[in-house]
Amino acid sequence: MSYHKMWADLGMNLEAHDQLLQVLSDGYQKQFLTQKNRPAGMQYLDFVVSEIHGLRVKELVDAQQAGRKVVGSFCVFVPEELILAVDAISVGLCTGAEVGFELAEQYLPRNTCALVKSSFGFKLAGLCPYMETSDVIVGENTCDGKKKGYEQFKDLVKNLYVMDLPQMKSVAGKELLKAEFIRFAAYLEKLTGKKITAASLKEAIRVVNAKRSAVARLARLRAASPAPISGLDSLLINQIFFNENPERFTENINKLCDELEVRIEKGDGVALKDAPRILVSGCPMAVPNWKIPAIIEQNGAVIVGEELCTGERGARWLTEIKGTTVPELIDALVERYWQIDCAVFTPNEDRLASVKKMVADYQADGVLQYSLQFCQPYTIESGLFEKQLEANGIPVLNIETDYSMEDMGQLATRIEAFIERIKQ
Ligand code: BJ8
Repeated sequence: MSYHKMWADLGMNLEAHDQLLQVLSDGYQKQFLTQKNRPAGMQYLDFVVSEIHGLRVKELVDAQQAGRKVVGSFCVFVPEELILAVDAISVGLCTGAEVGFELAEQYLPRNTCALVKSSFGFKLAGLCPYMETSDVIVGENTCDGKKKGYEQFKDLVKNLYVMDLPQMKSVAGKELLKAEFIRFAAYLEKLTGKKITAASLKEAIRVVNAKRSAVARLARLRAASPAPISGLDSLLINQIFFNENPERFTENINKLCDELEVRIEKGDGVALKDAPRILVSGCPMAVPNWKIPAIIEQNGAVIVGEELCTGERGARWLTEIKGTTVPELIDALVERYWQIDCAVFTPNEDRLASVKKMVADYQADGVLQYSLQFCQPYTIESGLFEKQLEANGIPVLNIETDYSMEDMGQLATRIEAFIERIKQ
């Protein structure tokens, strides 16, 4: 099916978009479809990826025509539950490829992290159908790159809403988060003309909890040896988490987990039983940023967990459904989101504890800390964490990179050496 008319109606750059899809499809074939012994349940993800700018976007457009709104966002602090509670649709926005960087650099300094540059690049080059579909794009005051970037991004998009966020886990910080959730809820009600009720918010919490429980179940199954699923496929699942219809996603990931349970019982896996097990930790990896996991797994190791926002940091906690009123349920949401241990917080000791716990839970042999160049929060924490993890006998490799493919050879050499170190 051709979606060119839909993309043209969205104002996208058709020629450049066709080229992007071709590159994506080639990369996917090479990195994903060549993996050995993939679970059959990954066919669902293959289909979702093949239609990521097609069928899913059409669903959004159809929903808009039926009167629903689409809300795009960049950060796991944006509460999907409030979006669903006004019958709107939540989508993660494209930030994982080196596209439109020259255009982005007309607005941003060269030494801006690739994730921020990519958000500008996708918009300026007209390549992200999710951005073009969004009735509102929600930014958040997290790192300086994003915060200052939004001051210009607002002039590039039709409707930008910026959510303020605390930087310290203090009493005042929590009050700010709560006030911002209340302000966002009121904004969404105005945008959609629909009232958030205790029933609609409860149902939204149930839907999002179910989605998070499905990826948590998947995470637990990866503790098995041999690993029943690759890190590359697991990362993809955690990325698709942000764009797919939540109920369909939950159903299919639970089916996949059923299959993995059978595999584990049979001792079947995607890697050798003695393959080095690696935990990846750091900056989010948005679609189609698969560079580091691909190198790790092509070199005989297996990734057993992602301490990333496109991974456990994004999905770890559930919201306890307590209370019978909207304010009580918003309090419950605040409790859940308050636990996110993003590196923009200071101090951020909980995150190191999370990394150590994941190493133990998934029996990881080493941690690869992944930072995007010019990302100060994660790069600085990686130096801090390295000392403490190594002191605990956990081997660490710190990688700083961007979205280009130029350093692939150098990265492969360093990762290979790290895998050798782990094996000894
Ligand atoms: S909760 S990690 S999604 S802010 S890589 S843009 S931090 S300079 S993305 Fe994030 Fe929310 Fe935190 Fe998660 Fe800045 Fe670093 Fe770039 Fe980053």
